[in-house]
Amino acid sequence: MRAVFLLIVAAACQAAAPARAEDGYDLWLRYKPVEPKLRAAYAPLTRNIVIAESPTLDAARTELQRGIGGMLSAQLPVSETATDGSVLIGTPKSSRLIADLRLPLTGLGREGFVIESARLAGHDVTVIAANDDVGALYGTFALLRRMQTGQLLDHLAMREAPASGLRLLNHWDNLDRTVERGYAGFSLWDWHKLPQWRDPRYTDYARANASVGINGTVLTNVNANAQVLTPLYLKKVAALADTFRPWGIRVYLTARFSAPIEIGHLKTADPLAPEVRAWWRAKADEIYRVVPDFGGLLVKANSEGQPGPQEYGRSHADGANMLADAMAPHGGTVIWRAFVYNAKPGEDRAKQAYEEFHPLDGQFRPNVMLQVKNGPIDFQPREPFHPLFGQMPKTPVVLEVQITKEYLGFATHLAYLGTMWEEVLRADTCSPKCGTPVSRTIAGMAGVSNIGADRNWTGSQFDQANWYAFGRLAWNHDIAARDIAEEWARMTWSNNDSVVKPVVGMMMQSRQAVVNYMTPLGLHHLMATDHHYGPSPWVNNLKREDWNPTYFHRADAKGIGFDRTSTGSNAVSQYAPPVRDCFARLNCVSDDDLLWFHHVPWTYRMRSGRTLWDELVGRYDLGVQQVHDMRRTWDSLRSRIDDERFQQVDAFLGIQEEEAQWWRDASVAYFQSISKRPLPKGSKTPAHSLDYYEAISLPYVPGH
Ligand code: BDP
Repeated sequence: MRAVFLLIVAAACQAAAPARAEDGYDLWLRYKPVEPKLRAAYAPLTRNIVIAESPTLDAARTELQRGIGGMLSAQLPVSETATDGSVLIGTPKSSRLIADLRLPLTGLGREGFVIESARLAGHDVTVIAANDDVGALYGTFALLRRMQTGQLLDHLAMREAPASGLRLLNHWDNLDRTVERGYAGFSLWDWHKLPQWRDPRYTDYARANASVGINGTVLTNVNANAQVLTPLYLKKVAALADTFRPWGIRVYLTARFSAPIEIGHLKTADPLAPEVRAWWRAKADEIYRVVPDFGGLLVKANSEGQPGPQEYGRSHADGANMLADAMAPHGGTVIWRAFVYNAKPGEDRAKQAYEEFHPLDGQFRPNVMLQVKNGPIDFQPREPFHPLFGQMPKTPVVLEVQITKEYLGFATHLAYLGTMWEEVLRADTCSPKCGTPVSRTIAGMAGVSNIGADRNWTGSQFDQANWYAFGRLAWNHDIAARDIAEEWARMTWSNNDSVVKPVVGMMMQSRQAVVNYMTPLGLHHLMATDHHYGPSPWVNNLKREDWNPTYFHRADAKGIGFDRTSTGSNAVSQYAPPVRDCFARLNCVSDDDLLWFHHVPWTYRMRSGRTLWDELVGRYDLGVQQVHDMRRTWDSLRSRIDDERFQQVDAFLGIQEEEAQWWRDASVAYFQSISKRPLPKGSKTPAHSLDYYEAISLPYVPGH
């Protein structure tokens, strides 16, 4: 009797107790108990796991045990032999049983995998097999993802391999733990306490990356500090590399081109000087002694004040090849960035990378890769694709995107970037022929990380989706942004459609909302000086012409936009002819890119039938409205989301709504001072006068 009573009390307490507070630390790897229907379907998987031992297979095993433990409250013991319901994980080399199954592993490379429901000596089993342990690890995460998203596991026949071999995070982390353009607190890397103290978070970081197939991480800022190449720091780097290795992640560093002078005490960093070449060779040897699987060096040279080969009258190819020669004996890569704009005044900044690098195609060593930003300016809310894609056929090109939202409202604005990256990956380069999307021209993807020491990792709950989407798109360039959003929402918030649908709806329109309230119709680079927080379309007094928003929007009494056709800078000529011709023609270019390529009269008739001026203001209004709608949608989910995470998103949407209004009002006030046109019917006069917005000055802004 007493026992029954206690049981009832316990059950009642459980029902009343709020769910364990979640703060976002678990990311999409929450492994919450599944609903009863799925419990039954997944039950056969809870028997045992047959797996050999190796650091990477141990990682796969612990992850599967953690996942099954969380979702099905089962232990999943390790067994030597297969029984009904066993999960077999491994390679033909590590497992006789897997070898005997003769699974179709050819063509999958090291990282691909198959997952199959199989019969083995009369038993029904599930097999995750690959050519290499790391493929088996990726397969394990794929199986867990299926379970987390509530899919059935009968008759499994999955076969996957990554679209490209390089799936790289770029941390812009400094050695003092500040993060350039970081909005999630300080750097994860606690350099001061490394190598002795290895924060357990490093492992969780590696798990999260492995779960989406990210296989490399550049630990340091592209605005580099040579100190990281000194013996003291290399030991610390080695400790991180050791922690990440089982999870299939290689470590990379940024190389400061002048390091031979700064830490090597040479008089020059000239890439053709024998002593410089010898110094880098010795440095590469030293790095590989402590990190035998070191990935390579990422270099920003002759850009925004960074040193580079041009200081010695040498080309980017001379610089990259010198480093490549030092790395080659160890199998290391040099990733050279194409983000350069050191050219002469009067030149269109959008043209500079192409002008410098296109002539160098074919001149790089085989172990050099060229890392090109998605668009020709700089991570704007929307840019047309970079003209170098498809036009460097002899050079492996890496697509660089920015996961951290430097130009999209920082961490507090909800902007799902899957749609932006899908747009660039699918853009048709027409090189060498039409039907060649950017995704088919690249050898890898790099994402500027949004990760920091904040409990939720990325500064906001929804920014986790961008880390997730980057990994998924780097693995498979063809998955739809919507499908990725749905996977993420199911794993991160709830598997219930009443949550998934509205959340995915918010995500799918969120980036366009930012475009609308910040820089609609192809406008770009109108953000405040240096820190890029808030609107400053009026700024026209900066040292370099191409740092000024007025340089980019070119609004005057007659119209607005940057003429990049043959009557202007002719940047369109850098694209393959069919692309060029479309961008150049008003009746072909999309509204989204209109003012990127054309200077258009305020009275120009848009496809909507409205004048350009009315359309512009309409877009600003729409952006604010879209944020308002997201806020309402989120509010409707209050009872379905755990409190702490709900509140944070709710508060951030409030910030976003205020700031969207600020962007809209300031921009409309400013452009109206130039167009001198009345606001379209129904559009409200900005809350303050233009002077008010122009006077806003914010000296303390994160990430800068
Ligand atoms: C710009 C950032 C700057 C970076 C630069 C880069 O404002 O902090 O150093 O890109 O990519 O967007 O090198």
